[in-house]
Amino acid sequence: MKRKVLSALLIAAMTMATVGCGGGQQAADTQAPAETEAPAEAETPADDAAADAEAPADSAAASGELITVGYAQVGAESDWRTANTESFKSTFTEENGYKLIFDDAQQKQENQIKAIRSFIQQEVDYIVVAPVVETGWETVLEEAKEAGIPVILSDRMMDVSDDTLYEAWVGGNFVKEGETCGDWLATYLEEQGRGEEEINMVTIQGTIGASAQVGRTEGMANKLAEHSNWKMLDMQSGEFTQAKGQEVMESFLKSYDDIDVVICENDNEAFGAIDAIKAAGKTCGPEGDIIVVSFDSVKAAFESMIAGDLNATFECNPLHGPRVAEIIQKLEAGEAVDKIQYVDEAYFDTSMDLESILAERAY
Ligand code: GYE
Repeated sequence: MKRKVLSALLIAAMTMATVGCGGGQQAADTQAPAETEAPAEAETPADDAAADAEAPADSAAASGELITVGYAQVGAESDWRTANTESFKSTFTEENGYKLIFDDAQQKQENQIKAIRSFIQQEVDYIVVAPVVETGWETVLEEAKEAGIPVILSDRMMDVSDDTLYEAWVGGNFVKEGETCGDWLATYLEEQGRGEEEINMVTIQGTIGASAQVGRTEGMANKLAEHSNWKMLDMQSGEFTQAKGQEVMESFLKSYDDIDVVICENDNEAFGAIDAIKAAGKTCGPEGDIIVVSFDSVKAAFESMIAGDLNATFECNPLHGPRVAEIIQKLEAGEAVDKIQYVDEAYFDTSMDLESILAERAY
């Protein structure tokens, strides 16, 4: 009974999240079927019966207890991260049947490892990790496995030799995001009559070793290889923060006087880069000297595009709370879960009706 209410609530939350995330044509198209199918599934009595039959007798949901979830969060470095934290906090509530133990690791892997160990000590039912970097997790995941606590990865990936150390991963396709950025740039330059021109680029990378950094850099590199007239002058990490993004851009502007494009591996770095460009007496955006593009598509990025500063942003959806809850509900019911779950993502640029899209945006 409790689980039935819970899954209905979760599906409602997921539907809301899905409705809120689109805006762009691509997102709206790909997500439409899920919105109509999901609630119907939740109400099918046959499904519930099947779930009841499969649910392990001692599962927390079956016994009506709260499910305890420890979330080892990266930090609070960006608007994306704030939206992600909010998504978990609003999903894993007591009202929805959960007790959430939230830990902010301040962008440090050692803090995340400590948090996971403390979750194990507290005997939580599930551990969720958004790993700051990809490597170095084997030992602590083995400890969770020995304690019999399932681990779910959200957002960034872990590079582990044994994939039974985690149940599932849900997040964005970062390589694809990078490639979408490169394709957008090619079309945009073509439209400007600059398709054959020598184009000088710089990249403000994310936290080195984080999946979002690795994937976006790789996706963009794939596209660079297709354009012999594109030149990557420099790449440096801006740690996914506005302050560091500004600092890196200041140094790029001192070193190179002919930058055509700056690729920022998240929106907040772009806000810093834009400040640096303006402080250096240069201009950016569709009417300016320097093309600025970034990833995430948070609300402030729309404001920056509307102000004419940012050219385009490539979406990365942070609303993983309901997705992880769905995985937990399936595991509680003894059902199989897809190991790797990518989220659909769109992009936005200044050719679109940004005010209308912004009005519907959930983050
Ligand atoms: O792009 C950035 C955040 O891992 C996808 O982390 C996430 C990234 C996101 O700090 O803003």
